[in-house]
Amino acid sequence: MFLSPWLPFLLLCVVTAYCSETKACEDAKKTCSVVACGIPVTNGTPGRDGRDGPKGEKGEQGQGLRGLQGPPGKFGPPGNTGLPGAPGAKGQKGDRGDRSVAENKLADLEREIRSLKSELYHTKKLQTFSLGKKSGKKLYVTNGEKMPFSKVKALCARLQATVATPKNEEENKAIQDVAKDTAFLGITDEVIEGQFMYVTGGRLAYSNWKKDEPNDHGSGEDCVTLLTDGLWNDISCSSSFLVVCEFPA
Ligand code: MAN
Ligand code: CA
Ligand code: CA
Repeated sequence: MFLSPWLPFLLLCVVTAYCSETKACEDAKKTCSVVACGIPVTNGTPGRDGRDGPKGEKGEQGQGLRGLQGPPGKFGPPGNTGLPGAPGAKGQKGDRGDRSVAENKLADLEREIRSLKSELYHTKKLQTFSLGKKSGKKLYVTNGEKMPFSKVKALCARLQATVATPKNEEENKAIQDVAKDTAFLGITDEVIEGQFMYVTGGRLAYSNWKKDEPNDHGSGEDCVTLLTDGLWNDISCSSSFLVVCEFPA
């Protein structure tokens, strides 16, 4: 094992020395310590092969060509289900289907009615607020005009209202607050003299006559006025007084 790396070199020295003359042998002696100089001898049989040397270091990667790329591998197993995506954009409005012309017209009208109802609701709210109307109370309204009783009745009727008619003290006061002058009330004794009735029907349930009234003065007085102090007086129906109409509670 120890001699193995030197074996080829020693053999070279022996062979060189053997075939040379003295000068060559002397030169060989300088490099080879084991050289037999002198008369050549016959060759012996070659020695046995030396033992294997130690394993060399790993060589560098070869420069040969790479093989061709193999075919793709098999598909892997399916992955887990992903999270839900963001909602998509709103689609366009669909068509109206197969509704008939009449049905479309009806739908338009219903839409219009809903819109008008809503507008009316808000208008009423605004009106009652501006007039100071209290919930559950009648509403008394005047336009400030004076006219004979027949005209007063007609005007209030056109407004789907009646002539102001107090049925109690609270209502009498409410009408008094609205009327800044003497106003007609919806009460007469036109049917039976001396028997005052509501124009809408029924006998009086409440009255607030001034002292010595009703007196059917002069040629007769069958209508009733509310004086500015809140008291009542019977008066001629053809005379002109303030209009106050009454709207239901
Ligand atoms: C006086 C009284 C009343 C009557 C009027 C008519 O004020 O006699 O009763 O109604 O006059 O103007
Ligand atoms: Ca009378
Ligand atoms: Ca009178």
